Amino acid sequence: MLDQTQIESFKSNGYLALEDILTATELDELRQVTDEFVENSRNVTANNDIFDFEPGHSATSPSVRRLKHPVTIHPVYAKYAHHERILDIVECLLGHNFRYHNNKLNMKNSGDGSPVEWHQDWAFYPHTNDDILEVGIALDDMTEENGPLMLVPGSHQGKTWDHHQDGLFVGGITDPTFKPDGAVSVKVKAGGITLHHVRMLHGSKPNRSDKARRMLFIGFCAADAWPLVPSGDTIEDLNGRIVRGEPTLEPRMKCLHVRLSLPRVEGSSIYEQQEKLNNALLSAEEPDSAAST
Ligand SMILES: O=C(O)CCC(=O)C(=O)O
Repeated sequence: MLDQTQIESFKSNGYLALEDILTATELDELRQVTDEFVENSRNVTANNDIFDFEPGHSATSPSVRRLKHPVTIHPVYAKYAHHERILDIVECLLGHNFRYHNNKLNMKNSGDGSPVEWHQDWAFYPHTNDDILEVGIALDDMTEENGPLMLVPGSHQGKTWDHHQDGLFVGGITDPTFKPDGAVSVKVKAGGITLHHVRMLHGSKPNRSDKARRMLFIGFCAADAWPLVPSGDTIEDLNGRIVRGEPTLEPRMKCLHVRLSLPRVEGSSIYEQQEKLNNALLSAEEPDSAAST
């Protein structure tokens, strides 16, 4: 549960960081399953439906940068789309009726974990309203050194930035005038969680430290927020992901700026899409050049 101060803080700043949400047993289990996936990736040479690899990945030195749909590939990850403590927190922010949607496990491996360039999730999946947020579950301590999540407090109330370049959606902000003024990095210990609003400006630097930074991200959206970009989901898929309350056939509309994330550059993950981005601001940055929180 959240108290009123935390709820107000999320409304005005667009994010929260909460410590000690998982038990030590839950954390161990998550880490163990994740290690098993990395071990099994030795037999896989190229990105597929499960893995997205760092450029240097090999059988002798496996380097996974993302598990693409953890909730559907292993029951241990699936538990976190239904985790009562997390759902209680999400309910304080989205109301009684909501479903989970996208999910991924981003592993920023020690030494050279890939950056994620500045973007807004809203640019990827606009809906009929923006009661949508992303929960990030920390498998490792997220510190200033290992490529923490960075975001611009309050930016969820601002504009939707252009993520298109040469007519294609490239998954990052392309406007050369964009500056992440006021950016902060979010630090949370392993077992803690972050929450950020769907219109929040965010990204993260490479991990050049010797400590991994793995985060399991699960998105949740109000049951009456309906996707505007076709995803291939059927009504049964959408309703099957309702984790609190009831489905509805009556979308709630909010007047917000939307630019559809179409057509897209080739590549099914944000890393692949952002490889084409000319306006890459975070790739070259050193770890400690933002204020922290
Ligand atoms: O892993 C990160 O630091 C950022 C995650 C993110 O924003 C994304 O994958 O869309």
